[in-house]
Amino acid sequence: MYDSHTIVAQATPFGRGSVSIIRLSGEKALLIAQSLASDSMVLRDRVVVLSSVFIDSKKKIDEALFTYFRNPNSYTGEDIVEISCHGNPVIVDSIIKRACFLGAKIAEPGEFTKRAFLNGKLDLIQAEAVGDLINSRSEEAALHQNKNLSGSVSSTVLKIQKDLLSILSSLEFEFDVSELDTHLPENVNNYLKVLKNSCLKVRSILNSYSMGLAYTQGLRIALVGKPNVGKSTLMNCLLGENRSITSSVSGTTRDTITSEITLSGVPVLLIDTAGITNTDNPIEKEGVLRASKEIERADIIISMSSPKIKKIETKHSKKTIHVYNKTDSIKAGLVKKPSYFYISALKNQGVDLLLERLKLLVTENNFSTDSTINNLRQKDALEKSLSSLTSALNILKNNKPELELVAFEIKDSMNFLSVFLGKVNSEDVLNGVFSNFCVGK
Ligand SMILES: Nc1nc2c(ncn2[C@@H]2O[C@H](COP(=O)(O)OP(=O)(O)OP(=O)(O)O)[C@@H](O)[C@H]2O)c(=O)[nH]1
Ligand SMILES: [Mg+2]
Repeated sequence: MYDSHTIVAQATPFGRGSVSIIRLSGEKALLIAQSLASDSMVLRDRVVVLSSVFIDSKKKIDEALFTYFRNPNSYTGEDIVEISCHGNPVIVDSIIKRACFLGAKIAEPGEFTKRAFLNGKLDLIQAEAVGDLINSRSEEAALHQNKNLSGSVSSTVLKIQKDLLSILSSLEFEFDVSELDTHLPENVNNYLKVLKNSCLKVRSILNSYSMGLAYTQGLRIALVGKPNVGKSTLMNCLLGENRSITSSVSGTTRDTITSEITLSGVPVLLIDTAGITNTDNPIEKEGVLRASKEIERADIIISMSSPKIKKIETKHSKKTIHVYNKTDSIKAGLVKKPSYFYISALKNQGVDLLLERLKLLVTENNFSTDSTINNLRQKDALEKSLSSLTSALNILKNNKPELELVAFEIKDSMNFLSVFLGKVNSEDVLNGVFSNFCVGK
């Protein structure tokens, strides 16, 4: 599982810039860096050294800064040398090629972080948070990932494991003495308390999943309704820019039009759709089909109506906000339904209230805990752990609980918590996690 090759990759994004960083990690990192640089260069742990860089014994391609991180005090836990050269893909490629000639291997996506994990520098949750931190699209999302990176969720889970271990050892002790006596009732009460508490904690981390997902993947909000109801006008109003074409001609929007905004720190994709209607026009028909698909994909739907245009009737179970538009065109006598938002997208009236509601809705499943999760692997492991915990709890609630069975379920639950923390030996699981990373991380 552990590939001991020295690896190399560009750690900064591809392209031109003032600086690019090339990272070498492994046993030969120091040797290769030395061969790339001037003979006089002396690398010391965490000391930055300026040196020429050669891609052949005589060909000097750049002047670069070399920084050495001696193992185990480096990101990967191995010897690392970072070379900060000028940000030109030609220079970067030449140095990487030369490093490969000198014995390095191009790193796989996420291989640096995988090595950090395998060397015990990070647990799997923290490793996953590294990838998510890099991909964060809002300040809140970055703050949230940073909590995971600093081990917040891992320490909560470790605490649960510790509590479970304490009742497991107590149970095992009871098996040893069980010939003498049946279990002590006060112990059962204590077990029940710990199990209930652990269930609560696991459930609360599980509850953070949808919010964690919203932060990492974003939410989709679709504006839907019949033609001419004012979807595109509202889209432009929410964005504060003229993104969608609007007109009094019915069927103006044909394709779906998207734009990303951030609401309460959650990246949100606003989607303007074609008006839903019965039509023979093949282009409009395709637009209607796309609009229906957007309803299926959306997390939140803004369903619009106006004085002369009724809302559409579609069956779905999505969170829906009903918006009644064009209130400016009504003289008087509008009977308002309490659950509706009454706006004029054209005159920007009432849209601020709608925006407030949207902000609340996107953070509805707000974190109830510092420990949050955002990927399916983590969710799956916690769900299985919770299921065993619940079984243990149910067995223990019986009049004459079979303590061996309780212990079995607790062990199972603890195993899944270990899987959650990444204490797994499966290459498939690890590859699944790290293959989503960029090369160089
Ligand atoms: N008076 C008034 N007119 C509005 C309002 N919102 C939109 N309109 C007008 O209604 C017409 C249709 O607006 P659009 O935003 O293009 O409507 P749409 O729902 O996107 O229509 P399609 O793309 O054809 O499905 C335009 O002439 C808009 O100026 C409003 O709040 N008040
Ligand atoms: Mg439109």
